[in-house]
Amino acid sequence: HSADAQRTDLMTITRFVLNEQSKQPEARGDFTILLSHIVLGCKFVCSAVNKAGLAKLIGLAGETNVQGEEQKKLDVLSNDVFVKALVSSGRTCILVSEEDEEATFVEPSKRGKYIVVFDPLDGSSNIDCGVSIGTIFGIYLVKENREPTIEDVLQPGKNMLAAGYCMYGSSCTFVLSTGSGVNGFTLDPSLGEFILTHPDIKVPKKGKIYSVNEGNAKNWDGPTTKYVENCKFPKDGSSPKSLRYVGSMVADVHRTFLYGGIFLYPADKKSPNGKLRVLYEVFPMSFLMEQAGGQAFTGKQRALDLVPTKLHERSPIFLGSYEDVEEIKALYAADQ
Ligand code: AHM
Ligand code: MG
Repeated sequence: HSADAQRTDLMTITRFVLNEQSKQPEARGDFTILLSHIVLGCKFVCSAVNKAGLAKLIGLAGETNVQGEEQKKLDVLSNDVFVKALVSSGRTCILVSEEDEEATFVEPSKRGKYIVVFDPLDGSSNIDCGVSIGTIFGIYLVKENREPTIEDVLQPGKNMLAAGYCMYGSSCTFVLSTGSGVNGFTLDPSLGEFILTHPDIKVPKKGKIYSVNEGNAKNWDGPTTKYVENCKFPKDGSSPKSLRYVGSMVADVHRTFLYGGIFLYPADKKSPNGKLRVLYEVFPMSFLMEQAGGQAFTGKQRALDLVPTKLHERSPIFLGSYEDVEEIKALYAADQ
């Protein structure tokens, strides 16, 4: 009987979120509508990524993004799709995208109460070789009864209402937290629907994998150097950790959720704030990691306590299994 139930009782992402919302009497379905527009964007990107080679979408669009990196056609396309989907949802007031230098303020007639920060297509160096890439997003609520300003976006990550990512990998996986745990959904291409496949994701307390771009080791600080040295040559007689590094944050963090361990993009002498962007990379992933029972640390503080001062601010980040992050925290504390 249970096998039958699995086949006929499909827990789609919309149904899941409606269920969650029914527990809050004041919820009016606005969040469900917003989320369905984000999901539409992800389905579009998934389909575009899958046919990128065929459709000759790959290649440079001849533009550079705000960080001065070359923008690929797929990045541009994905950004356009997300911005249009989010504006047309009628539920957003401010959008911050990695691809746009300025925030988008939604015109009053289409305005809603949510702020969405997102990286429409992260892991751009992996596009041309078909390795996993992803979309990352975070959602804030605007303070009511006044004109939205940039200050509304520069909130600490702990104020986020929800966060998630979609990974375009061997399957298309959507991972979401609305502040009560983390759940994963997999796209059934024949239905065009995300179905709950990974209920209540919990990151293992300790892991056997570390994930970092070790090519930057020459420029690392003391605690990071020591931590990675310990991963390879443990002093307590335990076995060394394995190294896994895709170079797509979504893929590296997704693996960390499922298998445990630690993902780090530390500061180095050349990039004192690391590489990853606070609002739409560090915050959403840190929010999800805490919701899954792990930790996220900047080298100085809990990542979600950080208060960004500009839209595209960067921060070092160490996130993953609770005990693995404890170790790096101890090394930074000892370095003070
Ligand atoms: P991008 O926004 O240009 O795609 O850069 C972000 C990506 C992350 O997905 C990943 O964690 C990191 O850059 C990898 O950087 P590096 O190539 O320096 O290791
Ligand atoms: Mg990116």
